[in-house]
Amino acid sequence: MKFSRLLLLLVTFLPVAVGHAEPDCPCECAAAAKPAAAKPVAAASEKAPARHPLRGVVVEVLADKSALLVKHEAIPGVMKAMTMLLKVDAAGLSAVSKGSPITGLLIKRAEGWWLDAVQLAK
Ligand SMILES: [Cu+2]
Repeated sequence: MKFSRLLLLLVTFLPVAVGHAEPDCPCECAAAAKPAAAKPVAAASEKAPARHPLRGVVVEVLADKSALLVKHEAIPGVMKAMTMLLKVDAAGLSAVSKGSPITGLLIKRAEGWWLDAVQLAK
């Protein structure tokens, strides 16, 4: 009896735990996970995309891709700490260099993750 209750608990909470272990993110770590954004997407796409404050360090500047490889801190409710590629505009690209501590606003667009308002962190 006790064992079956334990099993029931596991079956009930395991999918939740697994689902939160890999938030919706484009990195290799979550490439296998199916896009977990099937529910509020319709509502979210009607308004401006959410902008999540991000803090991190530039690992590499990829000017040819208009992107930065950024090692960022965890963004609660969005993604765990990781190193990932973020698209930036020309201003963002020229504002930083390899090794720069930065802040910015993480935005999910149709074409991928963007970092807006890129600044050198104080
Ligand atoms: Cu990330």
